[in-house]
Amino acid sequence: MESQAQIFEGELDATDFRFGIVVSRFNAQITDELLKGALDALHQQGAVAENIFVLKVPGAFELPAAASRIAENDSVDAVICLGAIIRGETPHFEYISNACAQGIDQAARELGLPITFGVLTCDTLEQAAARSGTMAGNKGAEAAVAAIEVASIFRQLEEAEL
Ligand code: INI
Repeated sequence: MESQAQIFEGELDATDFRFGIVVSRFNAQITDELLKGALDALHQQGAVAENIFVLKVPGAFELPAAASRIAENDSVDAVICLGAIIRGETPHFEYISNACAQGIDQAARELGLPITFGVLTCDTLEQAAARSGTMAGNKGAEAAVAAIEVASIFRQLEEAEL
């Protein structure tokens, strides 16, 4: 395949990257675990504390603006967004989830930077707990690994002057 194309694939080495983590305090018992998962994953791949900037915001609705802010000025190579939106009895869930997902996507595309989505959208607290622990997976860790991978691809593209 290598003779037919130039292939860019991310490497999971975070040593030379700077990261922003934007985490919401709403449902903090869940988002604290997502943050732990993300930090553990970054450190496991070689990231150092001086290169990780954590912004704590009130809720998931605030994640896109904070992600855009930390991503400005080439301050970081990737941003990881963490939150937990739990369905209630009103359409509030849909408004917040949609604004959050679309806002993060828009920020990533406008800034041309990896901004990953470690935001749980669940029907119950139990579902959220199952996705933010150490046994059955942690969406924060997944979002951190995705951030490293895409940051690595973007760095390779820069080096190839593409
Ligand atoms: N924010 C969340 O992160 N998760 C939720 O489940 C949630 N609910 O259910 O309301 C939530 N609301 C707060 C919202 O994100 C904003 O912080 C608030 O509306 C102020 O702008």
